[in-house]
Amino acid sequence: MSEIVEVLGREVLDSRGEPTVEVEVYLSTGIMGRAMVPSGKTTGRREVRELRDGDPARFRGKGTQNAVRNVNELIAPELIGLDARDQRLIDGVLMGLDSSERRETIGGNSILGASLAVAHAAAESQGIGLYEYLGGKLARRLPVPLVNVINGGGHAANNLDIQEFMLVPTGFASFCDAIRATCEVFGRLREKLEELSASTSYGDEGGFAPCLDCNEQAIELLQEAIRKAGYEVHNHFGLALDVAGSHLFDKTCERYRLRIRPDRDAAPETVELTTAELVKYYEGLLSRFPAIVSIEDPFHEDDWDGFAALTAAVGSRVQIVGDDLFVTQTRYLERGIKLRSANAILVKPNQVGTLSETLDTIAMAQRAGMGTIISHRSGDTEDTTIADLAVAVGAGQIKTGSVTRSERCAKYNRLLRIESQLVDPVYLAPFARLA
Ligand code: 2PG
Ligand code: MG
Repeated sequence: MSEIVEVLGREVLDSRGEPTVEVEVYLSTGIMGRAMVPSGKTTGRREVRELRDGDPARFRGKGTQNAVRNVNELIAPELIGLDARDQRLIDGVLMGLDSSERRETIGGNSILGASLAVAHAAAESQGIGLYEYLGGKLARRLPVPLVNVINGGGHAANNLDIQEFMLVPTGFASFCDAIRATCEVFGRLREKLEELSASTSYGDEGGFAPCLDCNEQAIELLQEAIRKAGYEVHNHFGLALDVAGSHLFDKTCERYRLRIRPDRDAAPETVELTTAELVKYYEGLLSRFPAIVSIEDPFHEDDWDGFAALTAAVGSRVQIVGDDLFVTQTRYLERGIKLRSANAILVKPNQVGTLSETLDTIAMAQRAGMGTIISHRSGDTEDTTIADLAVAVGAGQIKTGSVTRSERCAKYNRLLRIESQLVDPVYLAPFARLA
């Protein structure tokens, strides 16, 4: 019934107009599962590698024809004849095809496309949603979205050095109410930016990408927009940041460079901070803006001590998230758990390569009592696998960009559909335990 009879890769487009890998897995019954692979821009050094052709004559070297060929010629013959429900076995076969450290031979993109397409086909063959196939009948928790409404850093052509300024709709009874209120705040934020004659064009993840005085001004604008929409800062909306610290770190002087307003009434200035000074800066920022509930990658990807110092200082009340630090891989997460480097992990399936490995990382984090945030990439597609994954594992949080642009809305719309299908959905903000 669920025997794989065909595996078909092709090159399609992502949200940045760059090519990516799509895989279709066909079963003997004619049922098909499909997955498309997203692509990061501010990627971690330890992530598995996307295989790109490097041929400057196509897509400026970013073509994925070699990865597609690997799907059709190397992966397909290995998977044909296997049962699509044997996800672990299949992922084991995929892992076995490439023993290189970062999957650079066969490509993390070809492996992930195949792994996820298999899961979609298996769910489809049982006539159930992917969230139920992976999470069982008891999966019912909708994630709180971390909605990136102001884009900066490597995701926008503006002057903000923090990469993501996010709304976290914690004070709502359902996902559907939470996302509606977020859209209302987003509309008010547009009005605020218009009042300032700041740009209302979008960055890579669909948030606004204005030039502002400093990072603090972006945070203030979020708070004003929340109030203008008729909601309370903190009670209805928390705030979250992804600093993407690797991109603020200047290796030559070993300092973090960022544009800040050191005090409430001070003029903005560009500063160069050591790790210890940056810890102090965050502590100050959190006392000035107590609505901040989560800070992702506050330091660069090798600054394990910086992460641990900040987690020790504020981790009992604020979520400190490792993204480039852990790259969704158990070996780095294990180290982070030992060093107490963070109390939450960002989970991106394409940082590790297969669905089984992603699930292992989530399980390890959950066992350690860490927060889990299932995440998109800045280059993404209409694929909605991460929405189902977030519900399946009861992740509690999802990060999938702004409420504009169809590749981002596709995930929110999928969650709206799941919520309406569930008999007893639960929407629970995970931040209460941090209070
Ligand atoms: C991040 C991601 C997604 P990218 O840093 O968390 O927002 O960005 O996909 O470019 O790595
Ligand atoms: Mg990040």
